[in-house]
Amino acid sequence: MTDAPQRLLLAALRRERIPRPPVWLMRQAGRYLPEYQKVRKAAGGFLAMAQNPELAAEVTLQPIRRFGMDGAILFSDILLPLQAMGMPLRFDDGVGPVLEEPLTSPERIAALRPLEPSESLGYVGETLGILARELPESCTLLGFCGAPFTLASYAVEGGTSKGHATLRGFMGQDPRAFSALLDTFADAVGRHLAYQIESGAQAVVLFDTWAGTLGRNDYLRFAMPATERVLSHVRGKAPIINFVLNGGHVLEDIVGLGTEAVAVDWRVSLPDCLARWGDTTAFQGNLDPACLLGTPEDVAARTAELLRAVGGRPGHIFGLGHGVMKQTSPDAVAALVRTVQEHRVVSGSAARV
Ligand code: 1CP
Repeated sequence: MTDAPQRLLLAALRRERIPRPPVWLMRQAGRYLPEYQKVRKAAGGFLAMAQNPELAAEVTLQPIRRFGMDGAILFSDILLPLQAMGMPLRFDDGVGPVLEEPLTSPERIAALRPLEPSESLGYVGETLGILARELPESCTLLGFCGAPFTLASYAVEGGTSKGHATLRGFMGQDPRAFSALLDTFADAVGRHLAYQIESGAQAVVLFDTWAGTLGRNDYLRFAMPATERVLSHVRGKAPIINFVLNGGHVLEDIVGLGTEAVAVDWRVSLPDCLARWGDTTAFQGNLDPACLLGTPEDVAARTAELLRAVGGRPGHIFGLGHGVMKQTSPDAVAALVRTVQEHRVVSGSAARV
């Protein structure tokens, strides 16, 4: 079966030769867009917006309409499944996520409810249904989840944390209970991703924002087996993009997980990744989001530089090494997307049209 030929993102995930790399950006919907701010204000906050299928679909579509990315990522959050498992969640302005009853006792862990996505996250399925109907055919619909270690970091710390002292304390003092918690999250995430695929997601992203803070031994002992357990739920159902922020020291292990794509941040060389492992996996990345704080001319130059360095190798999804910052000007995002979309790969090498 072939996709509509213009579905570049799915083709890149299969490492096919295509005229140019597809492009989408983490946090492409969000606070840097005035139209997002407007919907958020009218909805009365982030959660109200994310849990209303019409509004969530609308903010997912905003960057596609404005910039024409090749991928649209569901507007939701990695923490919503925690709420669906029984953890009270709110987002405070200027603070971020707050989980009022962090998992700091065996009783709280035992009280977690198994996740039934079609019941407790039905609004996600509805949002994907709207998007599957409304997206242009050339645009790939992406679902996502937080990876188990990253979810555990928020669930145990009760929110964003710098040093993760509570999390690391738990991991060190009771490694078996910690692994059991990761397994619980892995099954929840696996089911949620499968539900998103059934609801219309054509590929899924796994965000492991905090696993890169672990040394390699702890990554192999804790985070990676949990990710592997997630993959066992999803493999063969849709292509998977695995993103571990700050994961350069465990890249070979991540590649070994066998996902269709690995997303890398700006600390590693994307051309080196492709040269080394490009025959087995696609790579997504990897401009520094801070590049987008420059002028549109700077952004175009940095984008063209990365395209030249990749040299037209198949299996490149153009993106950032982390999310768009809220201080970013929409003009900078426009310059990035335009530069990628005007680029043409010429018989295995690259040239600007
Ligand atoms: O308007 C606002 O105040 C909310 C800001 C915001 C947005 C736009 C949050 C709160 N979540 C989101 C949406 C979101 N989050 C998306 C969909 C939109 C898109 O990408 O275009 C996705 C994929 C996420 C994923 C997410 N949420 C991650 C993983 C990726 C990453 O950024 O590392 C993480 C860690 C979160 C947690 C989270 N959600 C929101 C905040 C402020 C945070 C905390 C971030 C931190 O701890 O530093």
